Amino acid sequence: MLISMITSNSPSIESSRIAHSIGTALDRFIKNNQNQFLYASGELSQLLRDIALASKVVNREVNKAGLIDIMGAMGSTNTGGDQQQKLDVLANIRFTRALAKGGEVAALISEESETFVDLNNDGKYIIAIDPLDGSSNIDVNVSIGTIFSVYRRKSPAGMPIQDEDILQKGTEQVAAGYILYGSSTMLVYTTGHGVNGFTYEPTLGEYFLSHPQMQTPESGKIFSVNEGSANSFEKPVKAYIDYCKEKNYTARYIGSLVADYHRNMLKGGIYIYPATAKDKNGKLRLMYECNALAYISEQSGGLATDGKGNRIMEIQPTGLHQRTPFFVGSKEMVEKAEAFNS
Ligand code: AFP
Repeated sequence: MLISMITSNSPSIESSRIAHSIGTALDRFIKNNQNQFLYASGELSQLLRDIALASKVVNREVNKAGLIDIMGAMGSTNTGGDQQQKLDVLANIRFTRALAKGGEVAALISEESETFVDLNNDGKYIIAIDPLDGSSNIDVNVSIGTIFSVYRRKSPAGMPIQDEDILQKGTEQVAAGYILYGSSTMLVYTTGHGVNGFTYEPTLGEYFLSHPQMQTPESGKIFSVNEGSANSFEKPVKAYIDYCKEKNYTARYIGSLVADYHRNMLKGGIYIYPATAKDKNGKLRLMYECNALAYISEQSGGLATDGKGNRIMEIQPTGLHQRTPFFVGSKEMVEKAEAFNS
């Protein structure tokens, strides 16, 4: 009797929410799209999987912050003179370990290390990574992120790493992405064929494709900038911010680059970190913060410049921890901000 009742109701179960497909898992997606990579060797796929795995471990730690002793400062500073948080250090260890294990990575550039980390001369890839960006937000339970760029080494594998391998322009990236540890955890990446976003399903321990072929709206109404330093912004930046206010745009600034960028990419907006009196070249790092987001931005229809007419990805790095002013987001908004320079 019970069985016949269920059977008679079953068409609605098939089409109900509980029976909805959960989507494509990241692993399967990477495998299905392997032929899009310039070097279809499977190594880049493995490398992306390694990053995803390390991010799951970091995600677990981030979610436990507050319960165990991983919040707060280490008592040391990183390359930029910022206080190192315990989770910064932990994330750096997790990503370095995961990337070292696979053998695909020759060297790692990290916010947490003064010089590059030499991993394996036989490796073909160079990774630039900010293992945990926005870490001053950890203690107050605000979204944080990981940002990464992947480059192919220039010198032949087997040789010691050269400057030309390390100091590559953003245009040379073969993949880039970020992980946002937010109200849900997302991994967003590009290999130069559009941008795809995956949401982490913690009970299954997997990322699933939730945001296929992401597009930045052409324009938007959100501007994100730390106006606390506005007195020392250059005139064109001040003028653009006044313009945003005249237009009644919405001000949104978390102080966590990945979160601010991600929101603007989805809703339409501009993120600005300009030169200030304190930081003459802005605060953000070209190699492991700006280039990855610039690549993702361009791949999703947006734009990224230094606010002075230079495309971020074309800036030749001269140092691992080089800073640059950063204007990124909806194309029309970045173009408008640039126009205030002329
Ligand atoms: P922390 O990692 O020290 O929190 O810095 C975060 C960050 O690099 C970036 O994520 C923010 O957008 C930016 O700095 C915020 O800087 P301000 O506090 O100067 O606005």
